[in-house]
Amino acid sequence: MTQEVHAIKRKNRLALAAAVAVVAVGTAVGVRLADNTTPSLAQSAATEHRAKPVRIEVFAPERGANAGANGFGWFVDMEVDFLGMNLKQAGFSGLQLTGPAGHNNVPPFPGLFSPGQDDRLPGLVVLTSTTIGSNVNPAFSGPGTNLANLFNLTGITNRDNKETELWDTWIVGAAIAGKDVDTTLTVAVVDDLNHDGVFNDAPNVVPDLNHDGRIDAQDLELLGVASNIVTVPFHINSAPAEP
Ligand SMILES: [Ca+2]
Ligand SMILES: [Ca+2]
Ligand SMILES: [Ca+2]
Repeated sequence: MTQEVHAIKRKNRLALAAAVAVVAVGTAVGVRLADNTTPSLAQSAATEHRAKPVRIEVFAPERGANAGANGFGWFVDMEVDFLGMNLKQAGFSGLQLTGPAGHNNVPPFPGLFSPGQDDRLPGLVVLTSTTIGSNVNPAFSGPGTNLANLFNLTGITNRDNKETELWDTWIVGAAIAGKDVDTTLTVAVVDDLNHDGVFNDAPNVVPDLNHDGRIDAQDLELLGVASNIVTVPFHINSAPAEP
């Protein structure tokens, strides 16, 4: 994706954030006007409308895209904004440029590469609804498999007193979510479950917490999330890349 498209997406995101802020302020004012004798109610309403501390924006795949070839070569590309946090609180443990085989955990930006919790962004959960199971590859556990540690490229795109912004990118190197299949990407940052002040609590495998036979955004809500939960339905292409 070009920088121009990123710039447009960023502009749209800022406009959306401004609109959300206006709605939130309007709601809080409305509550106070309706009942200024119960500040505790107004406070709780404001708390409900307070944004999550982490914002995720997924650039790729796009909704409805027909991505990849032979089931691989598709991208997951995103930015993760940790609002009011530094790198340590975000769980960030270092720049990452990694991949399979000889690319795994080597300089200049070493990072581990396998299914499960990412060593560089350990609060991140990335799922697809069609991820293969251990019957196909023993390293995978089906749709609950956290794919975050398969990301190739992790870097710092903004640091100021408002946020720490990280970009995270994966070119999918094998048909780990099937091919010629409709799937849904689900992404979130898990809450600080162990209360150590760091977003480092993503599981290797998300369990089916509501026992409905699927592992999706509802299970992440039950687990506890610090961010919005992004879901992107798309199709994984099976045609070969070669003509
Ligand atoms: Ca990693
Ligand atoms: Ca933690
Ligand atoms: Ca479930």
